[in-house]
Amino acid sequence: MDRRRSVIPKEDDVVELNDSQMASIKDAFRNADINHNGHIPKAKLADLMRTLGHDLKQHELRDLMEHVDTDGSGTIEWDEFLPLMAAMVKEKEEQAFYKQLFKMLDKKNKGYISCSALRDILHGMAEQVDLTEDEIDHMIQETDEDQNGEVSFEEFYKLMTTE
Ligand SMILES: [Ca+2]
Ligand SMILES: [Ca+2]
Repeated sequence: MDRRRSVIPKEDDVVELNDSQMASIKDAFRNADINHNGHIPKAKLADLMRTLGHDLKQHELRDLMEHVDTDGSGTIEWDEFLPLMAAMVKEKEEQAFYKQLFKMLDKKNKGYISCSALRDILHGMAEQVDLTEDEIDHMIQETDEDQNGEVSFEEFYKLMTTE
């Protein structure tokens, strides 16, 4: 299983934007389109992402550069920009949601959940989602990537969002 999350946008991400999200994406595009010719140079993308609070890792940025310019024009047009931003906005929302959830599970505010607590949680879910004991074991093993017996937020987030 590829555990690395893709930054490549999916079509249906766009539909879920609300008005203010849409407006801020439009603003971002207008601001980045410095020559007012309807597109953004690829080189501006990293800056733009940072401005919007998405500090992408080098490999993510490379990934993004390769895929965002779908028509191969060397620049980023609105049609290419919108789905990308929509995906980013959605990811931020998702992250905020899971952060809340993580906080609730991390009752003593230690910054991690123990694997045994995670086991309890999965056990609680097991009937609804049809998990066997083996599957639970496997999930915990996969989740605790660094095998330290604790589940960090990053590990938890991956568990929740990896399909
Ligand atoms: Ca293009
Ligand atoms: Ca861990």
